[in-house]
Amino acid sequence: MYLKKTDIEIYEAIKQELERQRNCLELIASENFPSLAVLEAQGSIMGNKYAEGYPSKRYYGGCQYMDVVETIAVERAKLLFNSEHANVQPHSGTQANMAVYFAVLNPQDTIMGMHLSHGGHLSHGHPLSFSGKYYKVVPINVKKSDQLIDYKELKELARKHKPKLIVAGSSSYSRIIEWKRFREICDEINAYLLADVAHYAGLIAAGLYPSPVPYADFVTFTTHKTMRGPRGAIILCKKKYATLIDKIVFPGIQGGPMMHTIAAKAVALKEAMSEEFRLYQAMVLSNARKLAETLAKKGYRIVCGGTDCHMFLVDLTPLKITGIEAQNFLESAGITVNKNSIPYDKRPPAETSGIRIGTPAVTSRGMKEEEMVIIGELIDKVLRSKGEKKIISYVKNKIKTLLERFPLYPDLKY
Ligand code: DSN
Repeated sequence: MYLKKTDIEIYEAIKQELERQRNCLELIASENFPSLAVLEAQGSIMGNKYAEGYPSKRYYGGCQYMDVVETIAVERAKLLFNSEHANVQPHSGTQANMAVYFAVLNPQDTIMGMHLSHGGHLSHGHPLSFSGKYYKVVPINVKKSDQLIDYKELKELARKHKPKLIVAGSSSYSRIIEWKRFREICDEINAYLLADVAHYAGLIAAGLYPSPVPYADFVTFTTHKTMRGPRGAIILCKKKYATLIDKIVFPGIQGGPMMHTIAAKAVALKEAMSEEFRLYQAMVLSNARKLAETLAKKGYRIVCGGTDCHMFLVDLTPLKITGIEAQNFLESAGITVNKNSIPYDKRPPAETSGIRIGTPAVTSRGMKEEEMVIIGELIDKVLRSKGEKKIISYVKNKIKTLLERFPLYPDLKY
């Protein structure tokens, strides 16, 4: 309405991005389509206000409505995840993890986290991340045989290296993470347990994936993946760490909180308490299983043999194509996925031997298992054709017809 008049370049880019989101099949496991209510809160005037500090303890005047919003967000997060404390200010998942590290670690302390190519995240100790530069990192691996977390090796490594903190959590591990086993290992060596459930949070909120809250000292998650909220993150922790975490988030590593985002987090948390959200998450899970099963029937190897969550990895080695080739072929057919390393990948991260597929976004558009079978068959056609123009154009048409049945943001006018 206003942007079109004042800044046509940005207006056009947003308009085109909306069209791209509407006309592409979004299978990136970490992306989703939040409700218009979440977007409305996120684009609101709440972002105009500086509110450094916490409710009733702000550094600037005029924060009464900031207090209302942040208190609601905190209480909803505590209730939804049955947690003793919540900090809703972290700007991102990496900053949430940074806050936990800074709260309990000193530079050069030892941590353990899943290796990036075994499902971990950059902020779990990758050498290019602050987490790999500030701390000594002992990577957690999955087994070669079944790609499941090697708890036996984990225990042995933990006993040997005595990390001060273990990060359990993943960006591509499709099976259940056994939080209790992590806790037992941490107890034995007196280490902190941080569960990073950025990917699984929505399923956890819906009771469809085990919650780490009873076991972990700290739980971090982003709010924009399965949680279907705004971009940002939340830290949950036991009451005894509440002051420590709050002080590290602000003033430790952040300045003014993004109050518009906190308002949108509160809206998403309320949505996550509904029966509709639980049914949505159940559909995300059934859709991921159906899509993995369809591809497995076509002869693809699903890493870990299947999925217990919203995502899975496909090993493309037998097809003799790389992850980046598959990503590009699929993108030209209107299907968006990301290349992803698979455990013990022989190819470099810029190429990879796998792709990661997730169902949160397509499920938000209303798709069900029936559509997952169609999608699996179309993905197979594209990959086997190795980019053949006729096949790509055939699949592109099929995807277009499929997407027309599931309109995205029909009320959003641009
Ligand atoms: N980039 C996110 C993902 O795709 O999983 C993690 O931060």
